[in-house]
Amino acid sequence: MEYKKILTVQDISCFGQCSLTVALPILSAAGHETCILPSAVLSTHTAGFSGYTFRDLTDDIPAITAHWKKEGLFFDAIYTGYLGSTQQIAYVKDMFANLSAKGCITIVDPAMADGGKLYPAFDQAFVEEMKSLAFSADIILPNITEACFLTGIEYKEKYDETYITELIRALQKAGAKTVVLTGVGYTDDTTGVVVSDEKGTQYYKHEKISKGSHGTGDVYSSAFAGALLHGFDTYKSAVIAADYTVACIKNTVGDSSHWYGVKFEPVLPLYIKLLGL
Ligand code: PXL
Repeated sequence: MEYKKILTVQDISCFGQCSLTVALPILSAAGHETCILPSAVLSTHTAGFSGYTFRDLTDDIPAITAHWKKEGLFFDAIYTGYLGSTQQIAYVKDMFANLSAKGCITIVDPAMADGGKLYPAFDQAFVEEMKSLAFSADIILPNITEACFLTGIEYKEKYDETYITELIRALQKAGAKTVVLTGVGYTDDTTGVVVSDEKGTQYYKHEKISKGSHGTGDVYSSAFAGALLHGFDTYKSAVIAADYTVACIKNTVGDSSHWYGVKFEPVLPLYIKLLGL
């Protein structure tokens, strides 16, 4: 197996099973050398906790990336998640341009919104900057809310296939290359993922266990990036990530004290098996 080097840029939420505390173990389990650039350090994530601390690391980024450039460090993939500020998005664009190894795949999870709303830390200026990053990436993994913010299309809780097609077309018209649209369900007990690129559009439908588990977007994107870098095509990577995420939710759903994230760690052996490792 080829040993790939991936850089992931997202926050450290010290408690809460999301962003880097999820991405690092999942990408490592997939067998990749996983390099991190923390965008911010928070005591907890921002979805459901109040009074969290937030240390913005924006000002540290230029020196870190300058050092990497000086050392000649390049990455086979760069995968971004929750970013701490609008300025950071510009820095990530610079990383895409200057820290990519030959054939580098850029993956952007525009982690900024869910359930029709932006996360508390973000505003329209952040959305505008995120558009330019997302539309320059090889692959984006928005949920429906994020796709709406990226396109200006109105968010709908109830929708049909025509609406989803319209969202994907609008993303592609704006410049998106491969779109992996998550959380798309047409019935009450199913959800799924739509994968669309220049070759066509495919839908993977799966069980919906409960509504709105925190951190599952990060589990999904990390598992997707891990599978893709392992050599699976986009659709198969989307399927592996979905099957793993569903198993993580199933492993958590009976425990009401564990509302803030999913117990993804005990299910890593399944992910490794799905990857055929
Ligand atoms: O899971 C996305 C995420 C990542 N990081 C932080 C968050 C959230 C979602 O709310 O608050 C800090």
